[in-house]
Amino acid sequence: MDAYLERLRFGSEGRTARLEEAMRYSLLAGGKRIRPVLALATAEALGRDPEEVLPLAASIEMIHTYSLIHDDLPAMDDDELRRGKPTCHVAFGEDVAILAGDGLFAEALRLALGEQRGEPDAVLAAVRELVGAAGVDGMVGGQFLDVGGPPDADLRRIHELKTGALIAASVGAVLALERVPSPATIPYRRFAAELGVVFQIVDDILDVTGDEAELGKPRGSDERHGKATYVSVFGLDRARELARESHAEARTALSEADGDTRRLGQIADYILTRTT
Ligand code: GRG
Repeated sequence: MDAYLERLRFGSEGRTARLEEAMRYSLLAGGKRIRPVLALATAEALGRDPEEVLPLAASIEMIHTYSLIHDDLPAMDDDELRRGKPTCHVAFGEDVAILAGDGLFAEALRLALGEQRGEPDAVLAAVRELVGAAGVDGMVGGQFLDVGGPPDADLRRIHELKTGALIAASVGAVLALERVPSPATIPYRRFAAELGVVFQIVDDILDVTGDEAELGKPRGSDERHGKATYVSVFGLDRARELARESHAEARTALSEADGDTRRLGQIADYILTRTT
Protein backbone atom coordinates (compact mmCIF):
# COMPACT_ATOMS: atom_id res chain seq x y z
CA MET A 1 0.00 0.00 0.00
CA ASP A 2 2.72 2.43 1.00
CA ALA A 3 4.70 1.91 -2.21
CA TYR A 4 1.58 2.82 -4.20
CA LEU A 5 0.93 5.94 -2.09
CA GLU A 6 4.58 6.92 -2.40
CA ARG A 7 4.30 6.99 -6.21
CA LEU A 8 1.36 9.41 -6.23
CA ARG A 9 2.11 12.92 -7.47
CA PHE A 10 -0.23 15.90 -7.22
CA GLY A 11 -0.21 18.84 -9.62
CA SER A 12 1.53 19.52 -12.91
CA GLU A 13 2.44 23.10 -12.14
CA GLY A 14 5.90 23.65 -10.61
CA ARG A 15 4.60 26.60 -8.64
CA THR A 16 2.26 24.38 -6.58
CA ALA A 17 5.17 22.20 -5.45
CA ARG A 18 4.86 23.36 -1.84
CA LEU A 19 1.18 22.37 -1.77
CA GLU A 20 2.09 18.94 -3.11
CA GLU A 21 4.83 18.74 -0.47
CA ALA A 22 2.27 19.40 2.29
CA MET A 23 -0.14 16.81 0.85
CA ARG A 24 2.57 14.14 0.60
CA TYR A 25 3.99 15.13 4.02
CA SER A 26 0.74 14.16 5.71
CA LEU A 27 -0.15 11.22 3.46
CA LEU A 28 3.27 9.60 3.86
CA ALA A 29 3.79 10.43 7.54
CA GLY A 30 3.02 6.86 8.56
CA GLY A 31 -0.32 5.75 9.86
CA LYS A 32 -1.69 2.29 10.27
CA ARG A 33 -3.41 2.18 6.86
CA ILE A 34 -6.35 0.36 8.43
CA ARG A 35 -8.90 1.62 5.91
CA PRO A 36 -7.05 0.82 2.67
CA VAL A 37 -5.92 -2.53 4.06
CA LEU A 38 -9.57 -3.32 4.83
CA ALA A 39 -10.42 -2.53 1.20
CA LEU A 40 -7.64 -4.82 -0.07
CA ALA A 41 -8.72 -7.61 2.30
CA THR A 42 -12.33 -7.26 1.16
CA ALA A 43 -11.20 -7.67 -2.45
CA GLU A 44 -9.26 -10.76 -1.40
CA ALA A 45 -12.30 -12.16 0.42
CA LEU A 46 -14.31 -11.74 -2.78
CA GLY A 47 -11.72 -13.64 -4.79
CA ARG A 48 -10.21 -10.64 -6.55
CA ASP A 49 -6.51 -9.75 -6.69
CA PRO A 50 -6.12 -6.99 -4.04
CA GLU A 51 -3.66 -5.15 -6.34
CA GLU A 52 -6.56 -4.42 -8.65
CA VAL A 53 -8.28 -2.19 -6.09
CA LEU A 54 -5.19 -0.16 -5.12
CA PRO A 55 -6.50 3.13 -6.63
CA LEU A 56 -9.74 2.84 -4.65
CA ALA A 57 -7.86 1.86 -1.49
CA ALA A 58 -5.43 4.77 -1.87
CA SER A 59 -8.28 7.19 -2.40
CA ILE A 60 -9.79 6.07 0.94
CA GLU A 61 -6.49 6.77 2.72
CA MET A 62 -6.32 10.19 1.04
CA ILE A 63 -9.82 11.06 2.28
CA HIS A 64 -8.85 9.85 5.76
CA THR A 65 -5.65 11.95 5.70
CA TYR A 66 -7.60 15.04 4.61
CA SER A 67 -9.90 14.56 7.61
CA LEU A 68 -6.94 14.31 9.98
CA ILE A 69 -5.32 17.49 8.58
CA HIS A 70 -8.56 19.44 9.00
CA ASP A 71 -9.32 17.91 12.40
CA ASP A 72 -5.91 19.09 13.69
CA LEU A 73 -6.45 22.72 12.63
CA PRO A 74 -6.70 25.44 15.30
CA ALA A 75 -10.41 25.89 14.53
CA MET A 76 -11.01 22.20 15.30
CA ASP A 77 -8.85 20.24 17.75
CA ASP A 78 -5.78 22.48 17.50
CA ASP A 79 -3.31 19.61 17.76
CA GLU A 80 0.41 19.94 17.12
CA LEU A 81 1.44 16.33 16.70
CA ARG A 82 0.06 13.69 14.37
CA ARG A 83 1.59 10.40 13.31
CA GLY A 84 4.63 11.35 15.40
CA LYS A 85 5.33 14.51 13.40
CA PRO A 86 4.29 18.18 13.60
CA THR A 87 0.77 18.51 12.20
CA CYS A 88 0.38 19.84 8.67
CA HIS A 89 -0.54 23.38 9.77
CA VAL A 90 2.42 23.53 12.17
CA ALA A 91 4.79 22.44 9.40
CA PHE A 92 3.28 24.41 6.49
CA GLY A 93 0.95 27.06 7.93
CA GLU A 94 -2.80 27.03 8.35
CA ASP A 95 -3.60 28.28 4.87
CA VAL A 96 -1.55 25.61 3.14
CA ALA A 97 -2.91 22.90 5.48
CA ILE A 98 -6.51 23.77 4.62
CA LEU A 99 -5.66 23.55 0.93
CA ALA A 100 -3.68 20.34 1.40
CA GLY A 101 -6.78 18.74 2.95
CA ASP A 102 -9.02 20.06 0.19
CA GLY A 103 -6.50 18.95 -2.40
CA LEU A 104 -6.30 15.42 -1.00
CA PHE A 105 -10.07 15.09 -1.08
CA ALA A 106 -10.34 16.21 -4.71
CA GLU A 107 -7.32 14.18 -5.83
CA ALA A 108 -8.78 11.13 -4.08
CA LEU A 109 -11.85 11.38 -6.28
CA ARG A 110 -9.75 11.98 -9.36
CA LEU A 111 -7.66 8.91 -8.59
CA ALA A 112 -10.63 6.61 -7.95
CA LEU A 113 -12.60 7.86 -10.95
CA GLY A 114 -9.61 7.98 -13.27
CA GLU A 115 -7.55 4.95 -12.31
CA GLN A 116 -9.84 2.38 -10.72
CA ARG A 117 -10.60 -0.35 -13.23
CA GLY A 118 -14.06 -1.87 -13.41
CA GLU A 119 -17.39 -1.37 -15.11
CA PRO A 120 -18.09 2.40 -15.12
CA ASP A 121 -21.33 2.03 -13.16
CA ALA A 122 -19.57 -0.14 -10.56
CA VAL A 123 -16.72 2.37 -10.18
CA LEU A 124 -19.27 5.14 -9.78
CA ALA A 125 -21.16 3.12 -7.17
CA ALA A 126 -17.91 2.56 -5.25
CA VAL A 127 -17.04 6.26 -5.33
CA ARG A 128 -20.55 7.17 -4.31
CA GLU A 129 -20.14 4.92 -1.28
CA LEU A 130 -16.93 6.74 -0.32
CA VAL A 131 -18.26 10.23 -0.85
CA GLY A 132 -21.42 9.37 1.07
CA ALA A 133 -19.30 8.20 4.01
CA ALA A 134 -17.23 11.38 3.89
CA GLY A 135 -20.21 13.74 3.74
CA VAL A 136 -22.93 15.05 6.01
CA ASP A 137 -24.39 11.60 6.64
CA GLY A 138 -20.89 10.42 7.52
CA MET A 139 -17.59 11.90 8.66
CA VAL A 140 -18.32 15.60 8.21
CA GLY A 141 -21.76 15.30 9.84
CA GLY A 142 -20.23 13.35 12.74
CA GLN A 143 -17.51 15.92 13.20
CA PHE A 144 -20.17 18.64 13.25
CA LEU A 145 -22.13 16.82 15.96
CA ASP A 146 -18.89 16.42 17.90
CA VAL A 147 -17.75 20.04 17.74
CA GLY A 148 -20.92 22.06 17.37
CA GLY A 149 -23.97 19.85 17.45
CA PRO A 150 -26.77 19.75 20.00
CA PRO A 151 -25.69 18.66 23.50
CA ASP A 152 -27.98 15.61 23.39
CA ALA A 153 -26.23 13.99 20.41
CA ASP A 154 -25.42 10.46 21.53
CA LEU A 155 -21.91 9.07 21.61
CA ARG A 156 -22.49 5.97 19.54
CA ARG A 157 -24.20 7.95 16.78
CA ILE A 158 -21.45 10.60 16.67
CA HIS A 159 -18.82 7.93 16.23
CA GLU A 160 -20.85 5.89 13.75
CA LEU A 161 -20.78 8.96 11.53
CA LYS A 162 -17.42 10.49 12.35
CA THR A 163 -15.24 7.38 12.35
CA GLY A 164 -17.42 4.38 11.56
CA ALA A 165 -18.76 5.51 8.20
CA LEU A 166 -15.38 5.65 6.44
CA ILE A 167 -14.31 2.35 7.97
CA ALA A 168 -17.58 0.78 6.80
CA ALA A 169 -17.12 2.33 3.35
CA SER A 170 -13.66 0.78 3.08
CA VAL A 171 -15.48 -2.55 2.88
CA GLY A 172 -18.67 -1.21 1.24
CA ALA A 173 -16.91 0.49 -1.67
CA VAL A 174 -15.29 -2.80 -2.68
CA LEU A 175 -18.63 -4.62 -2.38
CA ALA A 176 -20.06 -1.99 -4.73
CA LEU A 177 -17.13 -2.25 -7.13
CA GLU A 178 -17.54 -6.02 -7.25
CA ARG A 179 -21.30 -5.69 -7.63
CA VAL A 180 -21.92 -8.13 -4.81
CA PRO A 181 -25.65 -8.81 -4.76
CA SER A 182 -27.44 -7.06 -1.93
CA PRO A 183 -28.27 -10.04 0.35
CA ALA A 184 -24.66 -11.23 0.26
CA THR A 185 -23.43 -7.81 1.39
CA ILE A 186 -25.39 -7.95 4.67
CA PRO A 187 -22.86 -9.90 6.79
CA TYR A 188 -19.99 -7.83 5.37
CA ARG A 189 -21.79 -4.61 6.21
CA ARG A 190 -22.62 -5.80 9.74
CA PHE A 191 -18.98 -6.75 10.18
CA ALA A 192 -17.75 -3.37 8.98
CA ALA A 193 -20.20 -1.43 11.14
CA GLU A 194 -19.16 -3.32 14.30
CA LEU A 195 -15.53 -2.89 13.38
CA GLY A 196 -16.01 0.87 13.40
CA VAL A 197 -17.35 0.61 16.95
CA VAL A 198 -14.40 -1.52 18.09
CA PHE A 199 -12.01 0.94 16.44
CA GLN A 200 -13.50 3.92 18.24
CA ILE A 201 -13.72 2.32 21.69
CA VAL A 202 -10.10 1.18 21.46
CA ASP A 203 -9.13 4.67 20.27
CA ASP A 204 -10.77 6.15 23.37
CA ILE A 205 -9.04 3.60 25.62
CA LEU A 206 -5.64 4.31 24.05
CA ASP A 207 -6.17 8.02 24.56
CA VAL A 208 -6.09 7.25 28.31
CA THR A 209 -3.74 4.28 28.55
CA GLY A 210 -1.60 4.40 25.38
CA ASP A 211 2.09 5.11 25.04
CA GLU A 212 2.66 8.60 23.58
CA ALA A 213 5.68 7.58 21.53
CA GLU A 214 3.75 4.68 20.00
CA LEU A 215 0.61 6.74 19.45
CA GLY A 216 2.55 9.55 17.79
CA LYS A 217 0.40 12.13 19.59
CA PRO A 218 -0.11 13.27 23.19
CA ARG A 219 -2.28 11.13 25.46
CA GLY A 220 -5.36 12.68 27.07
CA SER A 221 -6.37 14.88 24.14
CA ASP A 222 -10.04 13.81 24.43
CA GLU A 223 -10.19 14.95 28.06
CA ARG A 224 -8.40 18.21 27.25
CA HIS A 225 -10.99 18.91 24.57
CA GLY A 226 -13.81 18.05 26.97
CA LYS A 227 -15.02 15.23 24.71
CA ALA A 228 -17.36 12.52 25.87
CA THR A 229 -15.69 9.20 25.14
CA TYR A 230 -16.46 5.55 25.83
CA VAL A 231 -14.03 5.78 28.76
CA SER A 232 -15.45 8.98 30.23
CA VAL A 233 -19.02 7.69 29.89
CA PHE A 234 -18.60 4.01 30.82
CA GLY A 235 -15.24 3.83 32.63
CA LEU A 236 -12.17 1.92 31.48
CA ASP A 237 -13.27 -1.60 32.44
CA ARG A 238 -16.70 -1.36 30.85
CA ALA A 239 -15.20 0.27 27.73
CA ARG A 240 -12.84 -2.71 27.39
CA GLU A 241 -15.80 -5.06 27.77
CA LEU A 242 -17.79 -3.16 25.14
CA ALA A 243 -14.86 -3.36 22.72
CA ARG A 244 -14.65 -7.13 23.22
CA GLU A 245 -18.42 -7.48 22.73
CA SER A 246 -18.37 -5.50 19.48
CA HIS A 247 -15.36 -7.47 18.27
CA ALA A 248 -17.26 -10.72 18.94
CA GLU A 249 -20.24 -9.34 17.00
CA ALA A 250 -17.95 -8.43 14.12
CA ARG A 251 -16.43 -11.91 14.11
CA THR A 252 -19.88 -13.53 14.14
CA ALA A 253 -21.00 -11.42 11.19
CA LEU A 254 -17.86 -12.32 9.31
CA SER A 255 -18.42 -16.03 9.90
CA GLU A 256 -21.71 -15.63 8.01
CA ALA A 257 -20.10 -13.92 4.99
CA ASP A 258 -19.27 -15.83 1.81
CA GLY A 259 -15.65 -15.90 0.71
CA ASP A 260 -12.22 -16.29 2.25
CA THR A 261 -12.53 -13.78 5.07
CA ARG A 262 -9.47 -14.82 7.07
CA ARG A 263 -7.54 -11.61 6.52
CA LEU A 264 -10.57 -9.48 7.42
CA GLY A 265 -10.75 -11.48 10.66
CA GLN A 266 -7.09 -10.78 11.36
CA ILE A 267 -7.67 -7.06 10.83
CA ALA A 268 -10.56 -7.17 13.32
CA ASP A 269 -8.28 -8.84 15.87
CA TYR A 270 -5.60 -6.23 15.26
CA ILE A 271 -8.08 -3.39 15.74
CA LEU A 272 -9.08 -4.84 19.12
CA THR A 273 -5.55 -5.47 20.37
CA ARG A 274 -3.64 -2.59 18.77
CA THR A 275 -1.48 -0.36 20.95
CA THR A 276 -1.07 2.51 18.46
C1 GRG B 1 -12.44 17.45 9.88
C2 GRG B 1 -13.93 16.64 8.00
C3 GRG B 1 -13.29 16.40 9.28
C4 GRG B 1 -13.47 15.24 9.85
C5 GRG B 1 -12.73 14.82 11.01
C6 GRG B 1 -12.03 11.41 11.43
C7 GRG B 1 -12.22 12.74 12.02
C8 GRG B 1 -13.31 13.55 11.52
C9 GRG B 1 -11.40 13.23 12.95
C10 GRG B 1 -10.25 12.50 13.45
C11 GRG B 1 -10.11 12.79 14.89
C12 GRG B 1 -9.82 11.59 15.60
C13 GRG B 1 -8.43 11.48 16.14
C14 GRG B 1 -10.77 10.68 15.73
C15 GRG B 1 -10.57 9.44 16.43
C16 GRG B 1 -10.55 8.28 15.51
C17 GRG B 1 -9.59 8.45 14.40
C18 GRG B 1 -10.15 8.74 13.07
C19 GRG B 1 -8.29 8.29 14.61
C20 GRG B 1 -7.27 8.37 13.57
O1 GRG B 1 -7.34 7.24 12.74
P1 GRG B 1 -6.18 6.16 12.74
O2 GRG B 1 -5.90 5.70 14.14
O3 GRG B 1 -4.98 7.06 12.26
O4 GRG B 1 -6.51 5.10 11.75
P2 GRG B 1 -3.70 6.68 11.40
O5 GRG B 1 -2.75 7.81 11.63
O6 GRG B 1 -3.16 5.37 11.88
O7 GRG B 1 -4.16 6.61 9.98
